[in-house]
Amino acid sequence: MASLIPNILPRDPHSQIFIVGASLVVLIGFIFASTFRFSKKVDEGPGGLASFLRFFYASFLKPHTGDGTGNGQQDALESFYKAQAGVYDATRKRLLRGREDMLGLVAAQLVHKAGNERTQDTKRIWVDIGGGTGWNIEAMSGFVSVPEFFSSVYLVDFSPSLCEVARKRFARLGWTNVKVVCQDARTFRLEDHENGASDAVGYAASTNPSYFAEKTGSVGGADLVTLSYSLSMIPDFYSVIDSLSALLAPSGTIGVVDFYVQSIVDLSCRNYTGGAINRHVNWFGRLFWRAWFDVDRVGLEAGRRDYLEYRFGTVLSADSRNYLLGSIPYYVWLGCSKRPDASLSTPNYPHEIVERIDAAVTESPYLSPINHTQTLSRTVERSTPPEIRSKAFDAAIINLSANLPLPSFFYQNHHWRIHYDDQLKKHTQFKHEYIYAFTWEDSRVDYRLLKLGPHDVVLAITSAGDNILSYALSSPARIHAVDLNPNQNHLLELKVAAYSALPYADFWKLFGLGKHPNFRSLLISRLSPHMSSRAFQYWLNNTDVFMSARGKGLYETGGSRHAIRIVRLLSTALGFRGQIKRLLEAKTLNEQREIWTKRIRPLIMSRVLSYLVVSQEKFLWAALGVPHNQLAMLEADHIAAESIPGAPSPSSPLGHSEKELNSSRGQAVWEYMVQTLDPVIESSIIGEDNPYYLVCLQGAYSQRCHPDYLKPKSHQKLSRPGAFDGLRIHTDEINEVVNRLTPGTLTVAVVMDSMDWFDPGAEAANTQISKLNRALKLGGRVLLRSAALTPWYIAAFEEHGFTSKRVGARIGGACIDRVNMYASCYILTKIENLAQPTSRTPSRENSVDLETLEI
Ligand SMILES: C[S@@+](CC[C@H](N)C(=O)[O-])C[C@H]1O[C@@H](n2cnc3c(N)ncnc32)[C@H](O)[C@@H]1O
Ligand SMILES: *[C@@H]1O[C@H](CO)[C@@H](O)[C@H](O)[C@H]1NC(C)=O
Ligand SMILES: *[C@@H]1O[C@H](CO)[C@@H](O)[C@H](O)[C@H]1NC(C)=O
Ligand SMILES: *[C@@H]1O[C@H](CO)[C@@H](O)[C@H](O)[C@H]1NC(C)=O
Ligand SMILES: *[C@@H]1O[C@H](CO)[C@@H](O)[C@H](O)[C@H]1NC(C)=O
Ligand SMILES: CC(=O)N[C@H]1CO[C@H](CO)[C@@H](O)[C@@H]1O
Repeated sequence: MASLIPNILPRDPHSQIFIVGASLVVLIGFIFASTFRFSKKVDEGPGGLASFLRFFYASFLKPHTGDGTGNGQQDALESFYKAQAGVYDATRKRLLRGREDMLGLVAAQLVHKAGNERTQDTKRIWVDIGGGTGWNIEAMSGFVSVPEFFSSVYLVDFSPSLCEVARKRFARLGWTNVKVVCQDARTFRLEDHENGASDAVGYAASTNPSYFAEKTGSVGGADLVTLSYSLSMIPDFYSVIDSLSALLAPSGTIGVVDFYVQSIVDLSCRNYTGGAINRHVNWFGRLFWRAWFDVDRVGLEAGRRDYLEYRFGTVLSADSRNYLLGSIPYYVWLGCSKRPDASLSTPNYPHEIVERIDAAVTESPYLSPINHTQTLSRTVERSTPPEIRSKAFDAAIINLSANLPLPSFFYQNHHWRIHYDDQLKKHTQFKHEYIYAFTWEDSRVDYRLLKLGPHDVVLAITSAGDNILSYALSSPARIHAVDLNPNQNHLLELKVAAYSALPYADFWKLFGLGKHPNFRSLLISRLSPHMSSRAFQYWLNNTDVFMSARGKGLYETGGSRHAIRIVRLLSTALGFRGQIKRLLEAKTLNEQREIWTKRIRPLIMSRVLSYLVVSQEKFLWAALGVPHNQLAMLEADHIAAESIPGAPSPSSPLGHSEKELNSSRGQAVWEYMVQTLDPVIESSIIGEDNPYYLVCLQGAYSQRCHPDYLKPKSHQKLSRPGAFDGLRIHTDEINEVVNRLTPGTLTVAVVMDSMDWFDPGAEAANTQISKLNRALKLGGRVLLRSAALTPWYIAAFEEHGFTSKRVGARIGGACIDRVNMYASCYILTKIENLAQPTSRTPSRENSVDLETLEI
C-alpha cells in the first residue's frame, strides 16, 4: 500500500530523477566554479560563483510554474530566464557547445555562395530564431563582419528579459542592422518587417501567416535561418519547422545546433541523413539526458531532429559530445530547401538535377526535359529499352517517390561524390580507416604512358587520390575515381576541397608535411562548403591526423603506417637511423649506393628478417596491402625463375600446389625485395627525385622532392574554379561502376594491381574483363601493374578483344618506375567489341513519373 511507504522516498519520477542527478549537479557545480575562477574576464555580469549559483537556482531549484499571468509558454520561459538573464552568457559558454562551429559552417556556405553570385545583390537577411541574448550574432563577427555582410539580422525570441540583454548588446556594438523582435517564433513573418513598413521592435502585431498558401512573400526570404539550442525549447516545434520553409529563400541555408538523443536503430533505413558517425547514443544516455533536460522543459526527443531532416535537404551534419559536462550529445546540422538548388540548370524541376547528375555518372547523353513535352518523355521512357541508371539515381527515385528528401549528396555545392549506402558490409569492413595515405604508383610513368588529352574519359582507382590529381593536371573530359573503401574517397575529397579553398601554404602543410595546427578551423570555415557531409563528418572526427602534437602526421596514418613504423623501429633498434638520414641527403647516385650497400642493405635485407617478418602473410596484408592471391603470384614467379632450364616451371600460380607455393614464400619475398629495392637505389636519388621512398623513410615530403600534385604550379592550375567539374568519385567495386557506364564511352582505365587480387583463373576476372571491354571505346586502353612478370590474366584479356603490350618489366635490374614495387606494367588496347550477353536488365519497377512528383 502506497501510504506505508515512508514519505522521504520519492515516488514521483520527477523527484527520482532529481535525486539521481543531484550528485551530478554537485559535480557540474565544481566544474563551473573552478572554470569560472580562471576566466573572470567574461565581459559584464556578476562573478563566476554567483553566476553559477543563479544558474543553478533557476535550472534546478526554482519551480517553473510561471507567475500566474496565464500567458502559456512565454510565462514559463520568463520564469526560467528572468532570474538568470544577466548571467546567461557566462553560464552558457561551456554548456552550449558547438555554436561557433555552426556559425562557422553557415558563414562558410554563405561566403561560398556569395563568391558564385554574378550579380552584386548584397541584400542578405539572417533570422536567428530563439536568439536569446544575441550572443550568436556577436560571435558571428569571428567569421564575417555582421554590419557589412548582412543587410538585416532579426533576433526572434520570446523571452522579454533576454531580449532586453540583446538590445543592450547591439546598442553597445552599434550594429543598427540587427533588430530584436520579442515574439513567438511560430508567428514571426519576414514580410511584417522587411517591406520597410516599420522598424518593428517589441510585440509585432503579426497577422496569422496564411494557412493555405505556404509561399514566400515579396521579400524573397531569409538567406540564413539559425536555431541555436532553441528548437529543443519550443514545445510546439512542428509549426516552427514548417514555418521555416516559408521564411527561407530558395537558395537559403538553415543552421541548427542543439542537444539530442537518438538510437541508431531509428535511422537505419534512412539514407538521407548525411552519415551517422557518433550519432548513436546508448540506452542509458538516451534515458538519462531526456529525463535530465525535462526538468528544464528542454525536449530532447528524436522527433525534433528527424522532422528537420525530413522537411529539408541535409547539406552537412555532425554529431558530438560536450565532454565537459558528462558528454551531453549535441548535433550541428546544415540544411537547405528539399528541392535541390538547381544552380546547374533551370530551377523548378526537382528531377532535372537528378537526371543531370545521373547522366554525368553513367556517361550517357543528357536530354533536357525542356526539350520534350511531358507526354513525349513518358512515351520515350516506356518504349526504349531500359536505360542504364546509376545507383544514385535509383536511390533518389525511391526517396522522391516516398516524398523523402534526396540523399545528402544531391544537396552539396559540388557534385563530385556519388551517393552510396555506407551501411553495406563491403564498406564498413574497412573500420573507418584508409589503407593508403599516399599512392604507391609512379605518376610520372603514368603520364608518359597515357598522354591524356581533353577528350579522354578516365576511370581509375582512387587509392590516396594522388594519381587522380595528377591525371586532373592533364584536364581530361572526365575522371571516374573508384574505390570500395569510403575512407580513401574521403581523403581524395579532402585534397580536392583543399585545392578549391586553401592557399598553397596551407595545402603544403596538409599534404606536403602531413601536419597542420589549424586543421579543424580550416575544415569548418574553409573546406566544409566543398565537401560531402560524410567526408566532412569523417574529417571532423579525425582532426587528430593533422593536429595531434604527439602524432607524426598524415603519412603515418592508415594501414600503411605499420610498414613505416617497422622501418623506423628497425632503424632505431639496429642503429642505422643516422645512415638513413645520410642516405636522404646523398647528392649523387654513387654516394647513395655507397651508403646503401655498405651500411643499410646488410641489415635490412638480411634473410633472417625476411623470413621472420616480411614473409608473414599477416604483415604483408596489414602493412603493405598485399593480398593472398598476389603473394601466390610472386611465389609462382620465384619457382619459375629457380627452375632448371630444360624443365621450365609454369609462372602461373595455377601450375603449382598451395604447399609448393607456401614453401617458397620466404625465399620468394626476399628475392622480390631485392628486385624492388636494389634497382631503385641504382636509378634515382631518393632525397632528390623519389618522393615515394622519401615519404616512407621520413614521414613527409620535402620542398625539393614531392609528387607533381604538390607543386605550386599544380596548385595554381587545380585551384581554378571548375578545375574538378569532370570529377566523379564512386564508392563501389570497379565492376559495379564499369557496369553502369554507357558502352563505348571510356578511353582509359587504370586498374593498378587490382587484377592480381582475383583468384587465379577465376570466372570473376573474365567477367570484369568483358565489362571493361564493353565500357571502353575501340582503341581504349587499360593500364595495369602486377606482382608477376607475366600475369595469368593477360591471356584472358587477349581472349576478350584486347591486345597486350608489356611496357615495363623488372628484368635484369631494370626499374619499371621509381616505386618499382611491381614486376610488370601492361597496356591492353581494345581492338574489338565483344558480343555482349545482355548481362544487366535494370529493373524499372521503381520508375515513377518524375514530373508529377512534388518535393
Ligand atoms: C537555450 S536558449 C538559446 C539562446 C541562444 N540561441 C544561444 O545559443 O545562446 C533558447 C532560447 O529559445 C527561446 N525560445 C523558446 N521558445 C521560443 C518560442 N516559441 N519563440 C521564440 N523563442 C523561443 C528562449 O527564449 C531562449 O532564449
Ligand atoms: C535539345 O536537345 C538538343 C540535342 O540533344 C540540344 O542540342 C539542345 O540544346 C536541347 N535544347 C534544350 C533547350 O535543352
Ligand atoms: C532512399 O533510397 C535508398 C537508396 O536506394 C533506399 O535504400 C532507402 O530505402 C530509401 N529510403 C526510403 C525511406 O525509402
Ligand atoms: C572517430 O574517432 C575516434 C577517436 O579518434 C575513433 O576511434 C573512431 O573510429 C572514429 N570514428 C570514425 C567513424 O571515424
Ligand atoms: C599456405 O599458407 C596459407 C596462408 O598462410 C594457409 O592458409 C594455407 O593453409 C597454407 N597451405 C598449405 C598447404 O600449407
Ligand atoms: C545509411 C542507410 O541508412 N542505409 C540504409 C539505406 O536503405 C536500406 C534499405 O532500406 C537500408 O538497408 C540501409 O541500411
